[in-house]
Amino acid sequence: MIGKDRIAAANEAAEADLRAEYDALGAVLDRRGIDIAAVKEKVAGYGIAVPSWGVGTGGTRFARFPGAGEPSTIFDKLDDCGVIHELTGATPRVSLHVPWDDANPADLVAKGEELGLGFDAINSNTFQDQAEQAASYKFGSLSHTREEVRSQAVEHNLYCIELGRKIGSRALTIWVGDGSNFPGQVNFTRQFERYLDSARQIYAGLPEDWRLFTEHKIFEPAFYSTVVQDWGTNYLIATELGDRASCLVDLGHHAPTVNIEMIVARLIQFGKLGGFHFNDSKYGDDDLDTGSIDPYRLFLVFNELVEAADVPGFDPAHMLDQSHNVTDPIESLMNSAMEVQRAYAQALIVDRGALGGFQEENDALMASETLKRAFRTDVTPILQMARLEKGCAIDPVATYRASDYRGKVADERPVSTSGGGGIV
Ligand SMILES: [Mn+2]
Repeated sequence: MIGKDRIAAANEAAEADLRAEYDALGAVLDRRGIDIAAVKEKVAGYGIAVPSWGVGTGGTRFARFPGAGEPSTIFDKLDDCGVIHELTGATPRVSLHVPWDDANPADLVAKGEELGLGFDAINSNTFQDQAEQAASYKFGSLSHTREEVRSQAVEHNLYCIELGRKIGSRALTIWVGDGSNFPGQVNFTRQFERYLDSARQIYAGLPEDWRLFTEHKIFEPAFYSTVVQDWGTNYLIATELGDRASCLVDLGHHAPTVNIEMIVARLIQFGKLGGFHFNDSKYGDDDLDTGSIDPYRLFLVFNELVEAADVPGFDPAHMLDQSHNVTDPIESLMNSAMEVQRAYAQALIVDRGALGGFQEENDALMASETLKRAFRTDVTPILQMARLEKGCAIDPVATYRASDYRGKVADERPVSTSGGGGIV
C-alpha cells in the first residue's frame, strides 16, 4: 500500500539520529538496571486490534463531516487497516462489526491474507435496526420485553459467531444499547433477568476455544439507565455465564472521576478481565484518541497489566475503539496504537522491586515517584527502533503524509454523502 521502498527511504534519513537517541536512552536505563533490548523486544511483540469502524470519519449527534477518500466497503476499510499496520507494525488484527462488515467469509480471509491482517473479536450490533429485520430494537434487544425481539437478537449473535469461526476470530463482544430513558420505564430486575437469559443462550452457542466479552457503559444511548451500567453488573454477567465469559473495559464508559486502573486490578484478581477498548475521554464516551487527554491514566492501566503479566492464563484482548471526527482516521489510529505501546513500555521500566518495598514501608511519596520516574521517561526511541527493525516507519505519520495515500484513494473511492449524526 505504502511500499517498502518508500518506508526504507524515509527511515534512512532518520536512522542515524534514532540510533544516537536509542543508545543514549539505553545508557540511562542501564544505570537503572534495565536492559533496553529486552524492553524493545516486548514492545515489538505487542499488537493491538484496530476497529473496522474506526477508519471511517466519525460524527456526533450534531453532524458528521465526511473526509476525502473514506472507505465505503469492508474491503476498503481493510485496505486502510493494512496501511496502519504496514507503517506501525503494531496492529496485526482487525475487529469487525456485524452487520456493518458482513461479507463473504472467504473473501474476508483472502483480503486479510493479502494485507497480512488477522481478525480479532467480532462485535454484534443489536442497537440499531437493519432494513430487512422483522422486529425493532427501539426498546431494547437482548433484554426486550417481547420474546420475538430477544430471540432475533440472540440469533444475530449466533450468526456473528458463525461468521467469526470462518474468518479465524476467537471471541465475540456483546454490546447492547438496552436501558431506559425515564425512571419507571423498566423494571430493573426483570430487564436484567431477560438480558441474562438471552446471554446464556449466546454463551451456549460459543465454541469451546472462544471467549465472550461483555462491555459495560454508564449511559448512552439510553440516558436514565443502561442494562450493563458498570463493572459490577459486568462482573455478575461474566460470573453467571461461565469461565469463557469475561469483562471488557472501555476507558470511555465510566463517569469522569472513576478509578479505572483499580477496576482493572479487581477484574484481574478475580480472573474476569477480558480485554479493553482503548480510547480517551474528557467528559463521557468521547471516543477521543488514546492518550490524547490523560496519558498518565493509560500508563496506570498498563502498570496493572504489567504487574499481572505472570498470572497464569492472563491474556486480555487489546482493541482500540475511537471516533475520529476532525482528523484523518488512519493518522489517529496510528498515533493511538503507538500511544498504547508507549504506555506499555513505560510500565515495563517501572522499578517493581523498589515499588513493592515502598508499598510495604508505607512510603507513599516514594511509591508515587517510582511510578512517575518511569512515566516521565521518553521511551520514543524504543518504539521507533522496534519499528525500524520490523521494516516499519520510524515516523509513521510523516511517511503516510508523504505517500499521499489519502489523495490516491480519494480519486478511486466514491464521495461519501452521509453527513447525518451518529455516534459509533
Ligand atoms: Mn467500546
